[in-house]
Amino acid sequence: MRPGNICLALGLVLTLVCSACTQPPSAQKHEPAVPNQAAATPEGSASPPAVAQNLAPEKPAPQNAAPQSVAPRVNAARAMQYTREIVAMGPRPIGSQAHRRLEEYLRQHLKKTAASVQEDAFTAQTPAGPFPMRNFIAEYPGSKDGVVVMASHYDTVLPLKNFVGANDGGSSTGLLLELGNQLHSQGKLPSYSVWLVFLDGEEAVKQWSDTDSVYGSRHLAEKWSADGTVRKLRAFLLADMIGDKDLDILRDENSTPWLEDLVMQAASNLGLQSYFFANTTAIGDDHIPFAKAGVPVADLIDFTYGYNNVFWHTPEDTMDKLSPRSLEVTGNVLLETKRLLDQK
Ligand code: 1BN
Ligand code: ZN
Repeated sequence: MRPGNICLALGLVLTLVCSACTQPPSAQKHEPAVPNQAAATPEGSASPPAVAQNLAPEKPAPQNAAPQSVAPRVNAARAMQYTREIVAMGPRPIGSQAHRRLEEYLRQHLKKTAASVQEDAFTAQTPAGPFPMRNFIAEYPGSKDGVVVMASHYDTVLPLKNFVGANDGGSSTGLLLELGNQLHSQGKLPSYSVWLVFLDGEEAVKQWSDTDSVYGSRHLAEKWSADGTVRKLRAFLLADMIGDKDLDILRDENSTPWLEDLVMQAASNLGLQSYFFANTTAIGDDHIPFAKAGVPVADLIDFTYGYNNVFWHTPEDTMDKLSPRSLEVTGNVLLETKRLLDQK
């Protein structure tokens, strides 16, 4: 064998060995390997934390690419790093300095990947008085008429002290930023546009009710109903609490049945169905105002966070409970669902 060929062979062996040892146990337990998946570093591994900026997004694909036969894959390590950086800002309730820092962080990241970023600022009337709030809409244009929304909330619970929301608020926000990298790398999408929507004020200010919750989502759904934008929306895909190491996304009875079926089809296409729909519950979340506005909706939420949901809305909602694999699974299923929507 010539020296160049020996190097190539060694490189191949090393790549195979390394990708095998970066698979976290949950992945081995749940499903066969997915082709093209990005290597994921388990939280708590010995390697120093990467800086998300160094895990640079890929260059955009050439224009006029053919419709996709395979959906792109997210980079789990980068999604995890975004989440880590967000959580390091501390509790991020509405009105806090960390909330403003996160808004600036979103602005800086999104302007690198999106064709345009809209800010929807408004004042919410809450039981604790008026609060300034702000939704971000990052647009990734496609050639087909219609828009698929992928959404997350980025605020954390106001009345809870020491609550950093690694899973609740952090994980889905980090994942959406990574989805922005993937969408950007495709150039103009040969299909529906995607809008990544970062919603404010999902959490209740005092006690969760129809009027004390999902402030950002209610405001945006109302605005897009009034100006006709809802008619462009083919689907509203919400991600919430999707970073749990023990990922178990439920089937939500308040979501649109055919869209839930499509999510399951997407998961099955990727061999990831065991992470989805073992349990069925009706969930009130940011998707409800859009469902009421007539948009097909699906809430991808894992609401068993620790035994009996013991980590939910507690100071125990921290990075060590998360797995990059869970971000990867959810992100890849979102992208595959989008690909299936494009074919409908
Ligand atoms: C999700 C994360 N939610 C709040 N933080 C919405 C919710 C509220 C889900 C009550 C179930 C019950
Ligand atoms: Zn919450």
